[in-house]
Amino acid sequence: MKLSNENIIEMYTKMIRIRKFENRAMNLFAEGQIGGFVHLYIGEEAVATGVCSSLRPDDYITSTHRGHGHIIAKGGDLKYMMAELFGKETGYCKGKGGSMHIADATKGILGANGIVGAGHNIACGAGLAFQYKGTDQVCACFFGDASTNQSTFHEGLNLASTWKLPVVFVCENNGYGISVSQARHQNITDISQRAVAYNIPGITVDGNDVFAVYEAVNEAVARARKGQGPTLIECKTYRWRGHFEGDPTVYRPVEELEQWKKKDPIPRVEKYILENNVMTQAELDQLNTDIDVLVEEAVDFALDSKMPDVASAVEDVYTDIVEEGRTR
Ligand SMILES: Cc1ncc(C[n+]2csc(CCOP(=O)(O)OP(=O)(O)O)c2C)c(N)n1
Ligand SMILES: [Mg+2]
Repeated sequence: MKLSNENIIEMYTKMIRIRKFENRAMNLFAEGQIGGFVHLYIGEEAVATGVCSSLRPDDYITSTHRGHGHIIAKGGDLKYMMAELFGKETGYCKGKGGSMHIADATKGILGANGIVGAGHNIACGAGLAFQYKGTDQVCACFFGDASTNQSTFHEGLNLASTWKLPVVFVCENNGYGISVSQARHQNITDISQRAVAYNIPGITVDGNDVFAVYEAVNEAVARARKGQGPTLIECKTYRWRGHFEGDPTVYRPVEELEQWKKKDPIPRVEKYILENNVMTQAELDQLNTDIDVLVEEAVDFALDSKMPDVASAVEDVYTDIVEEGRTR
């Protein structure tokens, strides 16, 4: 599959946006400037990037508790994201949601989610809406390896396959559900095998190879747009940080992390870019500097923003929107 230089630069930009945003969030959390829980995506950037680069702006995604990468890759604004992490009123959820509840309906981002496995059926709902309206939009559903043991995974895949919903199920197999390794939480190694039970295509790809993810998702998206139903794509990857910031990660050997760091998805793309003259080293450096500036602007925006008023805690709890023909 031939990607244009523009496509490749866009993918690389997304990946370093995610990495730099998260490195900054990691330090801010360590300094005590960000509260709550922060689950970092560092090391997994090729998955969100490969998936979202296959989508159109009017397509949707559902995300997880580890959602920064998905949201950035789908076009989320770093300023509003950072402000939300800080709990400021300018954040995506007016500072009331934090890292795990960032959503942007204008960009088809149906939301990060603290409930493991919640995305599968939300994605089916989006897919059903597209089918009902007769559009050719699709919804990509991100979820982790451990969530494939939840009933929602099976319900979602069953429904999507039976109704041929335009959903692409993207499993981010990072080998762990919190401290429990995949070998201890399920009796399979390739989660794509589970597609057989729903008679849909299932494929496993190297989740640290952005081009491999892109290619697999592109094909799945094309099927979904044509009304041929869902696909399950398993992306094998690894999270570099603990399950959450502050997790001492005593459950995994240091050597395992070191091995995966050698498969860092970002230098792989840089190598491709330089070897194929997509950009010069100077252009790569400039792009990195530009993103550093963007991230610092996001931090400044968050720091300069106000904390929400206490009274706002009870705002936006109920909706005023009453759909035609329905009562409140
Ligand atoms: C319904 C539900 N059960 C349990 C939890 C607690 N919990 C939070 S993250 C997590 C593990 C998720 O692992 P995985 O799906 O592999 O995603 P990863 O964190 O590896 O990205 C669990 C069990 C939860 N948030 N929601
Ligand atoms: Mg996992």
